[in-house]
Amino acid sequence: MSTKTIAVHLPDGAVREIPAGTTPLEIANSISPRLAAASIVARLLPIAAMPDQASVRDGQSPSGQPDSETRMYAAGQAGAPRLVDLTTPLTADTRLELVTEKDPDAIKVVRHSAAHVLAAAVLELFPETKLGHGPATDTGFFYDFYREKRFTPEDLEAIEAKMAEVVARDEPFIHEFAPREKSLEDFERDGDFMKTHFVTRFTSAGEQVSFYRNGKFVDFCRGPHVPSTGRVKAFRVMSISGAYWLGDEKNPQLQRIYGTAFFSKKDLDEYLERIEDAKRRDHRRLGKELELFTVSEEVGAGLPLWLPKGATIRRLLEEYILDLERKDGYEHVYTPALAKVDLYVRSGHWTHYHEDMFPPMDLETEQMVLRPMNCPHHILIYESKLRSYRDLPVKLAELGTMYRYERSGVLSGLSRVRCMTLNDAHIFCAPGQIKEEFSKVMKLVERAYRALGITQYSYRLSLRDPANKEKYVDNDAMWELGERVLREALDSLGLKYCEGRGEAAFYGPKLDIQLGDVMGHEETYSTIQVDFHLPNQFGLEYTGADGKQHRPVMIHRAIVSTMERMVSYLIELYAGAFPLWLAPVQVGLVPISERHASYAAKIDKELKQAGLRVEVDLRNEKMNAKIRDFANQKTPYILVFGDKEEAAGSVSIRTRGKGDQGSVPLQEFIVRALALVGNRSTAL
Ligand code: TSB
Ligand code: ZN
Repeated sequence: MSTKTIAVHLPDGAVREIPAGTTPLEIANSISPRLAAASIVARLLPIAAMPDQASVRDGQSPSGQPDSETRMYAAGQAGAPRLVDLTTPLTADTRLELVTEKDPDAIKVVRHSAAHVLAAAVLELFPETKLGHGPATDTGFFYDFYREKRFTPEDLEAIEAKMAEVVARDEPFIHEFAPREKSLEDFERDGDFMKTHFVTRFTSAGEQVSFYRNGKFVDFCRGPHVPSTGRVKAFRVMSISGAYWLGDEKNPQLQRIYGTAFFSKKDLDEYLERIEDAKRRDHRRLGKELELFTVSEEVGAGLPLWLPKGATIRRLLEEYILDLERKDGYEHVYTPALAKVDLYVRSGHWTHYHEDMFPPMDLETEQMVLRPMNCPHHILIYESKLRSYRDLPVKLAELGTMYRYERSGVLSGLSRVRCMTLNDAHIFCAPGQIKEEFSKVMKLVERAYRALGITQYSYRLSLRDPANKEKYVDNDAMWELGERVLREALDSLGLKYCEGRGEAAFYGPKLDIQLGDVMGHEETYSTIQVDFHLPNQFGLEYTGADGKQHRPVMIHRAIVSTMERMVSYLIELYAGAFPLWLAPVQVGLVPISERHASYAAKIDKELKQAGLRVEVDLRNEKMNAKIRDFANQKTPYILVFGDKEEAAGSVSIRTRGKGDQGSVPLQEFIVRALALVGNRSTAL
């Protein structure tokens, strides 16, 4: 080692001149032993990226001396920060950050180290296993294994227990190197076909191959890692699934073991609880249990069938939104879900959105496609007569059914489908009306969310990705104008928003409203989009006050998203226990014995006439079984009645979540229930 001195820049601005070869751990210790103990890895950043470091940018060391190694190092970094082990010797001037639990990158390092601990445990228990790879994921980690015998649930338990031993041994992670050719020989000799593949693919001839060792376990790996296995404090083996080696079904099948790791048991427990909650709410599970929708192989993936109860919820949602729109000046139209390809060539969908469309149908004289969006049809309605400035804004709305060729891997229940009905509208307005129309749409969104009980949402300004030009209409001035208009509208409403590069529509930027699920996964629901492109493509016009022809602007908007996606959200939000106004069956009737069938029929009729949705259970079952079944269906009210109730014209009420509420006259129950429906109460 040379005795050269290097300059290490710390986040507080201090610069340490230290001998080359010093490690981040030594630096951490010299600052404070507590910092050293809390550090997980270190981040090296190029000095060139630091503000006020013009001299360094010019290839000068901070001491003012030209330093060729600094220049090389800065160039080699190419502006990218790099995580290294705390024990990696520093060899050149650098900016250094010690990464502790607070750093968002830290958990990934812990999880990747946990994957090594998993593989070490598997090899200790099942030495015949061959290793694939074991990366961290957003929620944990996995490791791919090849072993002829399947791992059983008991094996997974034993593996988890063995992992705890590896952690308790607190083995240091040691970075080692070996010549590539020798490493390949060793792997080939041992039949490690996956490691042979990875080394061949990710290293080049003559290179030293990087390995990490903990105890007896050694893995081909670039790192970095936590200092020792003891730093993997809270982990869990979660599940196992099959995966073909390199995704090819002709290859051997691997067993992928998933796990997760956190900094503390508390964090882990919270995560596990969230998963339980997510399972409990999962709309795909509840959709089946509550008979809301189904997907049939014979129809096809992503093409859900709405069962009567799910259809009821959807229809209630549709009626609610249609009414809201009518009161806000929208005119509803009906248009077909099919059109000639030429229409989408003209609109630009064919150029920019083609991959998301089902392929065209060749007919004798023309080609037709299923529409992926409703806009062109609405544009043709706008065009169907002359429009004057006095008519603007023209607000055309439709529960428009459209088809998108979503890839099969991303399809999920009702939340991502291939046939969907959007609560769509296109507002044709004068440029000066954009702001007002925008804020009116925002008000509608807020009203609808309040009515539906949605309280957690965030705004995303979705912009194009300038690096991906073919996905977007090429017209910089138009994009800049659209973005400015949206930002101004957002700012004037005082809304906080994040930005999503590459999330725009092909024809313009949008404001998306994002809802998160229990696991924190976000999707776009409502959307408002400013579009200068389609009016141009179709040469749309209106006659201005000046008697001249002008071009309107289009606002595309969806208040509650597609019926599919919004119903999936509502199922999860309420865990299937819908507010009274949305519940597919609002009242379950339980006659105590067959004797009470005629009273049941009378109640059924009265409730239905009052507009309530009722189901009678006339099976020859015990009363308690009937009550349980209604309760499992999360029915808001269960009315039980026998001789006593019949004589008094009353019913005994069991309210969801509250239990037995005693007897009340039937009329009183009806008045109460209707009041709750009327104001869309979420309480019972
Ligand atoms: C608002 N032309 C506009 C419309 O006028 C449009 O179609 N915009 S969109 O492409 O962003 O789609 C509108 C909404 O449909 C999205 O915000 C999203 O909530 C919903 N959506 C999109 N794709 C799917 C899908 N595959 N399954 C369910 N809902 C979807
Ligand atoms: Zn549209």
